Amino acid sequence: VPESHNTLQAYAKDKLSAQMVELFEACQQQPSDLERKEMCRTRLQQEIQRIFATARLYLTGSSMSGLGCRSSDADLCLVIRGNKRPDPIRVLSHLQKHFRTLSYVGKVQLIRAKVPILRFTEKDSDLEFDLNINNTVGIRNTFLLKSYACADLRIRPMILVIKKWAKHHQINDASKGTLSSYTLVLMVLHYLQTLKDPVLPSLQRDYPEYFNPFMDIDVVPERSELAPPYISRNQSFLGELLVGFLRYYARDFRWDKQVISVREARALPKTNSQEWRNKYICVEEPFERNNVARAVHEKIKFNTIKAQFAESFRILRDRKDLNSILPVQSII
Ligand code: 3AT
Ligand code: MG
Repeated sequence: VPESHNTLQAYAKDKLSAQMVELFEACQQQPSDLERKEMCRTRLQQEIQRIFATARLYLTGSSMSGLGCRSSDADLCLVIRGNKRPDPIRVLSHLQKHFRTLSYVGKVQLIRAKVPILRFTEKDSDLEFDLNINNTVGIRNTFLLKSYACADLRIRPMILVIKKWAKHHQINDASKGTLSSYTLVLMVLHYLQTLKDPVLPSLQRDYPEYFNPFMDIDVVPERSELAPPYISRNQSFLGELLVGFLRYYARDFRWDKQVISVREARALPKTNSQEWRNKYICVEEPFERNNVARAVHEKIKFNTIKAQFAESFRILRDRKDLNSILPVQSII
């Protein structure tokens, strides 16, 4: 990396980019936020080990990947080993009863989704937790996302701004048929991987031993041993990348013919397989290779999403002011 490009300011010499950095710096998760989540994880793990002696609790999602904001929830994965797979609903109902007896746990709710979760709050902080059972792919992909977040200084502000933008326009809620945060993150990484001068490589291709999908979950690195930063020829400012991202999904990406693959750092042709057939949006999970965007199953929601890319692209291209697509002051 050229000496001049080792700070974010180097990528923020225009107004739009500076606004992105300002929003990022105001909203990004603080070390104290992570410490609080980590403390709660430790306390809960001890509690759970009274019932499941060998269980381990992992913090996953944006809290761990570095792609979270102060208001992000904490995702937890409870790993219970043994020769017979436990039924997640049974384990979660058991935990639900137990958690209701704990003075520091607020509202507890069991959500029977495809991956069932226990959603609860910590009373003092109002922090929200989503706990799943043995969905270990989340531990693997959190490490992958964390490695991408560290590969280039521009990744974290790009993703934070795009999550805020999507939330503001109500296209960031998988439970309502739009995009999950995880899907959005993969869409941003895909855009950055497929530029003429890519900002990111495929880390799974370049470091297969780090991201081996069969690696024992205990040894998936949690903090250290990240892939080294990627040295890109692309030195675009943040604003340019944001406009480019919107343009890519408004104009260039072929939703009906292409599958987003961060694993291969390219768009794959959409095949007729069960996974992709009749799906409006196809985004490959980097380890399991299924569709993370399957929540978008209504045409009307799909059209809303595409229309939002198109509208925000046109506005931002002409005005180059973040406030024109996102009311920055009311979010900070
Ligand atoms: P927020 O900051 O909470 O909005 P996030 O990055 O934590 O965003 P999600 O809450 O959507 O993202 O998901 C939490 C983690 O769960 C991210 C990823 O490790 C895992 N995950 C989510 N959806 C899937 C999926 N379809 N397949 C595999 N892992 C997933
Ligand atoms: Mg989350």
